[in-house]
Amino acid sequence: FSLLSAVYYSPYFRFDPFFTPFIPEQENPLMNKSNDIVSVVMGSDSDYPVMEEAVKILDAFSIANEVFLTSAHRSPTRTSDFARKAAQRNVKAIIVGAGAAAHLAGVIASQTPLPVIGVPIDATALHGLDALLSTVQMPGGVPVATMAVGKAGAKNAALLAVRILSLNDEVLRQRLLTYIDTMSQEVEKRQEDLLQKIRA
Ligand code: RP5
Repeated sequence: FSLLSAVYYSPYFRFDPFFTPFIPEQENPLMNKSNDIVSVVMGSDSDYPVMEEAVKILDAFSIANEVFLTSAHRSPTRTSDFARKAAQRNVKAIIVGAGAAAHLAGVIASQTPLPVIGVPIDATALHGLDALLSTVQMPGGVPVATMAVGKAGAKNAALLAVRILSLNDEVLRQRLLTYIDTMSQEVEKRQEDLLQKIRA
């Protein structure tokens, strides 16, 4: 994870202006017009293989994003600094992946007004059930939008962030609609492929 270690202390922004599987290149501006940032935070570099799924989606939608490593338990001051300063850096949503006693998303949500999206990670003998319950069972007043355990959760966390940002960004909204439409077409294609396989 050399890339990840390179961004430990200063957030690294990736822009992917020339590639998107969802819309033709000529309709793809340099990035989402408002320059909003989505943070992808995780409790350990061991979480990155899962959280990479969120980064891939954000890149595909050309959303400015940053990867930030911090731990609610091992680096509480660093976690607080990040959470308290995020809104003033133009971060618009924070995706947080953590395993085990996964308090990171809740601790961050308690120190920012931004939407926080939690991704429980399978990192222990309890296979993510520990992280799921730790992330989802927030006390009233401090919401964490909790996704599925693992890679699907990380992917959906990014798609939820896209949905939030698209409320104020028409270009992004169109990309999202195209993405949704492409998924639907893929199901139809799989139906045809399946029938051909069955009849062969
Ligand atoms: C959590 O503990 C992290 O989010 C990670 O999922 C888990 C194990 O961390 P490492 O021991 O691999 O650093 O805080």
